[in-house]
This record gives sequence, C-alpha cells and structure tokens, in this order.
Amino acid sequence: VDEGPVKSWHKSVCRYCGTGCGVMLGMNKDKLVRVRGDQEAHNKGVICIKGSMLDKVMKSPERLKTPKIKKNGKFVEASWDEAMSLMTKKFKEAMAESGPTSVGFYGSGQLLIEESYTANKLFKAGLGSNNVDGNPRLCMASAAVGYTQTFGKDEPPGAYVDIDHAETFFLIGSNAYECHPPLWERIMLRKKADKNVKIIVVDPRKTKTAEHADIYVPVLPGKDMLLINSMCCVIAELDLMDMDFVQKHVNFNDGKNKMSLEEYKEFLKDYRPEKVADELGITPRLIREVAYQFAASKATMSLWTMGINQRVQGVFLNNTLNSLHLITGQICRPGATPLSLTGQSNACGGVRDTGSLAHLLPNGRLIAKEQHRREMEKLWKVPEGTIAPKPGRHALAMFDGMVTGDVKAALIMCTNPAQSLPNNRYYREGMEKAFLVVSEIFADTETAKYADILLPAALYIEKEGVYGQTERRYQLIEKLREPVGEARSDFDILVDFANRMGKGDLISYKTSAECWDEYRTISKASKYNFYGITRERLKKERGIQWPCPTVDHPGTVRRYIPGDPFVPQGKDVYFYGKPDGKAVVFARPYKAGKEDVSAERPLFLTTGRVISQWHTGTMTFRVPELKHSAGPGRFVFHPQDAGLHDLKKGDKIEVDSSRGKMQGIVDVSEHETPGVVFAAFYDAKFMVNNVVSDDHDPISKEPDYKVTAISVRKL
Ligand code: MGD
Ligand code: SF4
Repeated sequence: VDEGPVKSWHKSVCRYCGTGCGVMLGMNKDKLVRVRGDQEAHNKGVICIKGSMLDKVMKSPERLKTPKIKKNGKFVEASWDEAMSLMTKKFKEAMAESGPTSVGFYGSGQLLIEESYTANKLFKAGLGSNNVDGNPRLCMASAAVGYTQTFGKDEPPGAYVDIDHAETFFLIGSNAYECHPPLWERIMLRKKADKNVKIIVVDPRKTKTAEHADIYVPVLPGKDMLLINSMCCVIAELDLMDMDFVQKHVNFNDGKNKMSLEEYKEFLKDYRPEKVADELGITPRLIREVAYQFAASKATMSLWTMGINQRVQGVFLNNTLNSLHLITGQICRPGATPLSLTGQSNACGGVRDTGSLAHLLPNGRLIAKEQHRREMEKLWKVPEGTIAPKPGRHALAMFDGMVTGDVKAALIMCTNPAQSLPNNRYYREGMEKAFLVVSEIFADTETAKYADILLPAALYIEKEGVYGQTERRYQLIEKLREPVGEARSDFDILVDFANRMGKGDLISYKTSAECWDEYRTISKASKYNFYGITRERLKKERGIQWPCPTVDHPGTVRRYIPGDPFVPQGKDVYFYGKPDGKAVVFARPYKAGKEDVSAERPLFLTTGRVISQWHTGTMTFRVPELKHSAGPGRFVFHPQDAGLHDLKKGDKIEVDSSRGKMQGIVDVSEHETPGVVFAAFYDAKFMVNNVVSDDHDPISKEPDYKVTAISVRKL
C-alpha cells in the first residue's frame, strides 16, 4: 500500500543489529513510509535488507494492542490498571513468601539504555534482587569478560574507522557478510583501495565471508583455542613478538599468578603447529602462514562474534585473541586492534554499560566487590547495605530457578527465550511453572504463550531513548509517532511498576530524557564517563563515542592512547583499567568440550543467523520479502554428508542430540563443511534449540550454540 510521499526526514538508528547503522526515516505524518541509510552516519549510507524494510514491521497489523491476562488457560483483554495491579500483587506475594531472590527480570540487548538502567536500578537497589539478566548473556558475555580480564575494562579499544586503516583482517567466528553487511562492505572497499590488504577467515563453515578470504582456515568446530595458541607459539618461535611493546605495556599471567615471558613461551610449546594441526583439521603450514601474516602486517584488525563468544571456552578464546594483539603490538594504532562485533543493537550500551547482568553494577562495577556496591548505593542515594552482596542468577540459572521453583515471578521484556534458549524444552518447563509477565509487541511469540500477563509494548520510533553499539557509540532514537492501540514504552511500564511496588522515590524520574540525565551524571564517577553526551548533542550529532567527559569533548575513537581523556600526559599507551597500566597476556590451555562427535553421534550441529533474518524471526519473518528470502528453517548438509546419509534436499529427518530429538527438513549446500550441519533459529516451527546443548562457559555462563554432537535418521 502506498502511504504517500515523505513529508519529513528524520535521522535515527536501525532497530536491529549491533552494527548500529544510522538510518534516515521518511515520515508522512505519523506513518513511516521510507527508510534509507544515513550518509552522514558512520555507515556512510549503507544498510542491509533487514534495515531497509524496517517500515514493514512497523506496519504489521498483528501488533499486540491491549494488555491481556491469562484466565483458565485463555488470554482475556484487561485494562492497564488490572494488569499492573495483578503483576504487583504477584511480585509482592512471591517476595513476602520466599524473599527477594524469588523474583527476577530477564531483559534484552534491544531495550533502550534508559529501560535497562531503570530495570536494573529497580530490581537491585529497590526490590533487593540481583536476578537481573538478559539475552546479551547469550551473545556478548564472553567478550565482555574477555576485555575486562585483559584490559581491566569492558568494551573495545578500537572502532569501525580502524577498518579503513587495517592491512590484515583476521575474522574468526564471524560471518560478517551475512550478519554485519555494512561493515563487510567497508572491509571490501578497503581491500579494493589497497592491494596489500589480506583477509583471513577462520570458520568451520565455508560461509559467504569465507568465500571472499585470501586465506581460509577451515578449523573443526570447537577447536579454535588450539589455533590461536599455536599462532602465538609460531610468533614466539619466529621472534615476531613486538618486544618493545611487550616490555612496556604487558604482564603475563597463567590465570592465577604472574608468569615470566620465558614461562609463557614454555607454555606455548605444547601448541606447536605439528602437534595441533591434525586435531584442528588443517596443515601446520597454514597455521604458520596465518601467524606470520597476523604479526608481520603493518596493521592487523581482528573481528569476531558468536563463533568465539558462544563457546564453552568463550572467555579463554577472547583472552587469547586479545593476547595475539598484545604480543605482536597490533593494538593502539590505526587499523591495529581487536574489535568484537555485537549481535544486538544495544547489548553494549543498554546491558553491558548499565551493568544489567546478574553479576554487574553500572559502568563496569561488580556486585561481588563491596567498594563497588558502596559506590552505587551512594550514587543511587540508598542506605549502605541495600544492594545484596551475592550476584543474582544468570540467564540459564534464572530459568533453571523457575524449574526448581526458586524463581516464582519474573518480568520478561523485549526477548523471546522460549525460542532462543538452548536445551529449550527444559527451560520451557520453568516458564510453565513461574508467574510470567511478558512485555511484547506481538501476542504470538513462543514466550508470549507462557505469559500470565501480556503487556503491549511500544516499538522503535513509538518511544524515545539511546542505543549504544559495538564501538562505544551512543545514538538517539527519537519518538516519531504514538504507540499502536494502548501500547506503552517499556520505560513507562517499568516506572509504573516501580511506583506500584512503593519505589517511586528511587525511580523518581518521569521521562526517558530525565533518566538519561541521571545516568550520564552517574557515569562521571567512572572510566566510562559520558557526562558530555547530552540529549541536545545526541539530537544533532550522529552518535558520540565515550569516554566523553565534557559537553565540548568530541568523544573518544580509540582508547588507551593520547586523545582518550584517561591516558596520563606523556604516555603513548596506558591500559588504565589495570593498576599498573599494563594489559594482561593470559596463558590459557585448550580443553575439549563435552560435546564431541562419536560413533553414536557422528556430526556436529552448529547454529546461527542468515542474512535476511533477525534472531527468533518475530519481526523479520513477518516481512513477506524477508520470509521468502530465508525460507523455512531447515538442517543444511554438505553434499558429502548428504550422500553418506542417503539424504537429498526436502527429505524429512529426525535429529538426535544429548538434549533430545526433533524433526526437520534437509537442505544441501557446498557452503557447509563435511561433518558439520548448520541450522538457523528464526523459524518457530523449526525449534532447533530443542536439540542445541546448553553447555556453557564456566566464567561467562554464555551457552555454546556452536557445538552440539548429533545423529540423523531419515524418516
Ligand atoms: P529476539 O527475536 O531478538 O530473540 O534471542 P531473543 O532476544 O529471544 O526477541 C526479541 C523479542 O522482542 C521479539 O519477540 C520481539 O517481538 C520483541 N520486541 C521487539 N521490540 C520490542 C520492544 O520495543 N519492546 C518489547 N517489550 N518487545 C519488543 C536472541 C538471542 O538468541 C541472542 S541475543 C543470541 S546471540 C543467541 N543466538 C543464538 C544462536 O546463535 N543459535 C541458536 N540456536 N540460538 C540462539 N539464541 C540466542
Ligand atoms: Fe540494521 Fe544491522 Fe542491517 Fe545495519 S547491518 S541495517 S544495523 S540490521
């Protein structure tokens, strides 16, 4: 339907992924009628197909428009007052009977910063429950812990602009071609401009990204720790370490104690290419080639996402990747940096920076540290001792607590765990038992089915707030239309809930802009300091990168070097997250995960995204063009495996893993690797997470969605 010409253009940010593309929204009165890339934003006008169809989701007639309460197994419409009163009653009852840890908040890297900040403050400083977690646990937790351990602070040292200066790109566990297309295009432009540019791609699947690699490294699933350690070993043996950088800016550590450079080199000897190549499924020569290219290049930039983060050794992998940069001095220079790409639009700003995870407090503080709790109690003006000293339940533990009956009531906002959690059937049992309030834009999501109360949420430009993407850039989404029906912003829902729970003094701000002012003032007391990022600036500028301590500060593109306000005068590099200003190179041993192929389960299942779909597909699978492009969910085999199992495209199979069985349809593609089956998770009718293992990293608690051993049977 043609909704008429554009009457006004407005700058905004794409609703979907962590690339955080600037978009221009063409409005005809209150209707979004056109979307295009913003030439003045960091993405220079480039957006992907998902972003270009944002208007179609806004127009969906299937939006949830009124609150609903489940009565005798059926949803009936309710007023906001009825729904919120019942919610308040149930939370109060649970807390009175079983204490504050019987309630929880499960949020999202797609909520606005002001929303996550408010939920976090309300639950941790108001209700006494540290059970605040969210879907960034499923995607970014390993990167966050990795940065914090290595540099003393979360969030990356570099930025997207480094792409324009890098000579070597080391993409490991990232399918940027499909998942971060504008960044991939920027890499390709860089390659076109300089014939010395080389792209290395490490991935068990021959993805579209891998197809464009100069050097493709097809490691077997779950083994990359061997590769990175082996690269470090080669770099040490060939004297490719940047000794000047290492001596000035680096400490070595075995995970418990400091170690010497000699001891570190000794540790690496177990990873000589000849020792590990067979297990990795590649040649020793390829490992040497990649290590040499990484270290000898003028500037090397690593980019990674879920192939590294969603792993049982996710934190160790992140540590070791950072170590590669530190020992070679491929850091703190234009084009030389590690940069973990983000999956969600606001996982960085909204959840990591506000500390809306079960073990965190705002701006890099930890619940377990008394000093950090005291600092936040002062800043939030609550009595000393208000914040409970024990970290709350991380994502899997939150839903496990529902199964065991320890978590009795929870608010789930802007996320769809009944489809996105691994070992899904188990956690759904918990959703069935607990009293769930689900804030959603659609009534038919998998999680909505388990709701006792369903709250209609405002979507995207129906509300206002800040998104913070991968490179520490905060950008404003302005409200351009009223919410559909009776929908309310998640921010308004949280403020209302706070008042009803008797916490109006704590959550005293009434608008998102007032909340932002409180939060940016609080940030002054930390090394995140973005006090200078005012609402007025955000309205005018195309995002600003923190630290940004004053209103006249331009923001910080690269951290830990001059220009970063926290680097002392006279220092060329200073890792101020650590007491002595030195980053840490960790010696991290490889350990095989429990999920491995065997005679019983001879194939690996790996899961992820495809170019036209976003996460659980609740939004993008509703857009006809995007739905058509992706097709139904299915298991994709390499032709060789299809042959071995006598399968062809369209066959029906049963897949069996340690977590259960499911049925699905076969597809066959040369992009897969023999021994590895791929499936995406956007289609609710193809619930691949029923068989995906919930083994997780012991430190970050991030599940390993990339390695599940399976067997298949033709039906
Ligand atoms: P989304 O589809 O992003 O999935 O998993 P989820 O967060 O569960 O869910 C967002 C929900 O919010 C949708 O239902 C949407 O309709 C609703 N929504 C949209 N806008 C609003 C709003 O403004 N307010 C409210 N209240 N609701 C809104 C993502 C998760 O999936 C992540 S982050 C990762 S990285 C994991 N990846 C992964 C994988 O790689 N493989 C497999 N197999 N599973 C995975 N699951 C994880
Ligand atoms: Fe939106 Fe991500 Fe596509 Fe950019 S790359 S347009 S942020 S979905």
